[in-house]
Amino acid sequence: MEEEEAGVRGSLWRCSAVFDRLGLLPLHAERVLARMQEIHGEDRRPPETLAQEVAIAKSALLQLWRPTPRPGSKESAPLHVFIGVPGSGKSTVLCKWLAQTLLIDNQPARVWRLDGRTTNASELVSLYGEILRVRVERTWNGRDDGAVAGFVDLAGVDFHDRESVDGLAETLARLPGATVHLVLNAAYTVPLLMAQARAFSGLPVDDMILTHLDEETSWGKLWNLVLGTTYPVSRLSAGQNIPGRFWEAQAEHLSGSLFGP
Ligand SMILES: Nc1nc2c(ncn2[C@@H]2O[C@H](COP(=O)(O)OP(=O)(O)OP(=O)(O)O)[C@@H](O)[C@H]2O)c(=O)[nH]1
Ligand SMILES: [Mg+2]
Repeated sequence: MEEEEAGVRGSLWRCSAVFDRLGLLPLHAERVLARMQEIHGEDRRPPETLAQEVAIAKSALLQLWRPTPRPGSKESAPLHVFIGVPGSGKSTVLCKWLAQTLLIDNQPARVWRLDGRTTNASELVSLYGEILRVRVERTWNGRDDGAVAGFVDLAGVDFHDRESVDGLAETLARLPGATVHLVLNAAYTVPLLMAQARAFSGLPVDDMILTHLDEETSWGKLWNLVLGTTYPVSRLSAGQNIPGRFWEAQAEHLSGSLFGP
């Protein structure tokens, strides 16, 4: 009887070890286990085999995955704004997405490289603007044509510095209707990534884009961002090459070993 109750509370689930290997923080593993118990039946002991448990774990993770809302109608193409700490990969992501928009989707785009409280000194976007033959505007005069996708490059912000984060909030307030992407370097440790997500949580963030996936082998740890924030993970980026590897994120991408054949 005691054993049965322990099972209901989750401690008999052998999946805990799988979640450890995936890199889930205990708090987030608990949340997945709770969802598994819900799926399996609150009063039932865990299933006989680990394979059955893993199948339930997959269902639980798929339920906990936050899908990215579909882009708006053609009349209002998105205005993408990328925020995050210096060097997280914002400009690289912008260039990848811009190149996909122009070269693969065959759609026009407008690009701005804007200063905030500090100058946005990075030349990357201007350089790719020349290569891709798109004018990179240096001042924000509003968007006269909402049907054309827009991309805004901003300087990185030290997430420890309250004033800089406030300055970024002011800049974002000048860009109403923008889709704000928080760009995070996935090769950072989970505590650092969580601290960044928390520091920017006062801003109107729509989703997260994870970069540097070529430098990180433990993609499973990124589930902590899914489970520990209120934002969807919209896109993943691996490598410096443009257009390079840049794709829409799905739950399966972050948990290959669990979702594998
Ligand atoms: N290995 C690897 N390097 C990357 C990736 N994304 C960006 N980089 C490199 O990381 C450095 C910073 O990238 P940027 O795109 O300039 O970063 P940023 O966030 O715009 O930086 P700031 O404008 O200074 O805030 C550059 O050397 C990029 O080539 C990635 O996915 N993998
Ligand atoms: Mg930049």
